[in-house]
Amino acid sequence: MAWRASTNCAQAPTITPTGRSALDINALAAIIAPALILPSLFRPGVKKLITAPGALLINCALSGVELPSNSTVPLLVMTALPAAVRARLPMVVFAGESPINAKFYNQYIDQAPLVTATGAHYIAAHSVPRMMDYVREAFHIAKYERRPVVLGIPYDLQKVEHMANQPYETSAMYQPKVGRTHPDPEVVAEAVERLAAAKRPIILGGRGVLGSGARDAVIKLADRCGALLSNTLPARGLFHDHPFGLGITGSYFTSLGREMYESADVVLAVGTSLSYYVGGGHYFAKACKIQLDDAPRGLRDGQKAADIYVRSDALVGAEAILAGLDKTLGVGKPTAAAIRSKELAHRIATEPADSMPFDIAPGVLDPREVIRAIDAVVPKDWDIVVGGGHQAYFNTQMRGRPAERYTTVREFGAVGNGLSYALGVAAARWQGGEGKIVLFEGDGGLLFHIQELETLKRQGFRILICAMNDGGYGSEFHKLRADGIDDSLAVFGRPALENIARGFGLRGHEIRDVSVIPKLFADFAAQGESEIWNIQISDQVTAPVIRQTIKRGHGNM
Ligand SMILES: Cc1ncc(C[n+]2csc(CCOP(=O)(O)OP(=O)(O)O)c2C)c(N)n1
Ligand SMILES: [Mg+2]
Repeated sequence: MAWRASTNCAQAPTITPTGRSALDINALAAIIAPALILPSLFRPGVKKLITAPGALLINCALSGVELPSNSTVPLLVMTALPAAVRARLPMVVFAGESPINAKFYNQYIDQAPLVTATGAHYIAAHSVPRMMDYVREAFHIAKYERRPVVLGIPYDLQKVEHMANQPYETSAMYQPKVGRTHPDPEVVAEAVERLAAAKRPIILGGRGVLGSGARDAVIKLADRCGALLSNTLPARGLFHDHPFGLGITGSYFTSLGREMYESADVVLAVGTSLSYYVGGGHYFAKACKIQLDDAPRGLRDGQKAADIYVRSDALVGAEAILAGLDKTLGVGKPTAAAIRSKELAHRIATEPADSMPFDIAPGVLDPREVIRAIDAVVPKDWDIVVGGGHQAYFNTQMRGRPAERYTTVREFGAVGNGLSYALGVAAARWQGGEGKIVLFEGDGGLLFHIQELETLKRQGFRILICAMNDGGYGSEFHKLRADGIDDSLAVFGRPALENIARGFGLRGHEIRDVSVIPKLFADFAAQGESEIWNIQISDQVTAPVIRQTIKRGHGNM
């Protein structure tokens, strides 16, 4: 069966049989993927999941586009769903349930507790007359609460063609149109006072800046009050084209970013929840922290988020502070800020993110050098998609790439989903064999769902998969080594990923020399098939984030 859903809600979802057999579909990993490029749009992605012989089967669809996907076990949902919950991705999963009228069904399983344990919402759609209400409710909750909803429909009920409660009224008809949240003038005045007096202010932007279309207003505010700019990891690239953009704040700091934050006196955080990884002020202890967000919580990930809270939509709030500065100081009159300088702009433009030296064995590469070489040849309008593990740090330091072309979901910290994320981006971009997508994934994470290469081949998407191959679970063996524990169980060798790609009918190359990258990329871009680069990197180079984790102990801030 197929389920067509329209995320623009112009059409009614309909359920029609297609005759596709369970064996034809195989796969879930793509489950989370199409929702990923949506956060900035705050529209739900649509996924389809059917219980069927031998596996939980998942299809994913976006805006009426359907993707047959590959088979998998429920376990995978158990990492994709909590990741979507924590990342607040609006998403509807269409899930089959065993037939409600059957006396016996071999694969009966109570899905609801599995789903709700992840924090996702479960709707057991067991009443045929209410079927369309369930569908509307699923979309309503996904959008309103920005979390995944699993809609469980028994297999036999899926075959019922006519629903009583037609015509369908979309969830959009019930979405309250309340406009943007405006801030309290008193707290705005407090923020204005702090910013006017700040000598070393920094403005930190998160996904909320993208969501409310506040980027230009935030830049204007930073220029007005002489602040530096920076962003959270999910909003990587938000201020990539600004001369005072410091890049990522928190555990993925550049060394210069960390240095500048250490002396900051005011940090204005806009459109970010200020999660554990931004550090709760751990990295900028001296600063007065002002959080401008539509849902500030105070206590976030076990830490105090800020000192002053401005509850507001990012755009309206930034404009209000800007107007407040002009009113307090006089139009165009400078604040006390003295953090911007020509020298600093030069350092931002030229200093490498991390220049810690390492001994690199012959035949393997420094991942930082690999990323620089790839960054130099991949056009800036290509999507960069990133999986997990230790390798995920290095590519975040690519330059001149906008946040809208960067996709990662690091919430919940599950490795192995990178290929699924890239498939989702490919499906959403709908560029087929002309896809402009580069995936960075660890060798271990890639092997978790290597079967998705078959989905990739069958769908005809073009993705360049850069496997950052350090011969094992780097994130694990670096910590084991630091603790003086035998790392051998985390080192599994360097499988010939390029040959695995060829086995699936895709292209593959091993890379042990960065000088081949320009030619290899030109060849890749001139044809229409996906390709794996099995990039042999050193297992000695550690990212600053893992050096920091090792120093303070995992889970301690
Ligand atoms: C689903 C899941 N399984 C296991 C882990 C534990 N884990 C964290 S990082 C990591 C290593 C990943 O290896 P790879 O993809 O090669 O990336 P690397 O760290 O080597 O760069 C593992 C196994 C996890 N976070 N999530
Ligand atoms: Mg690895």
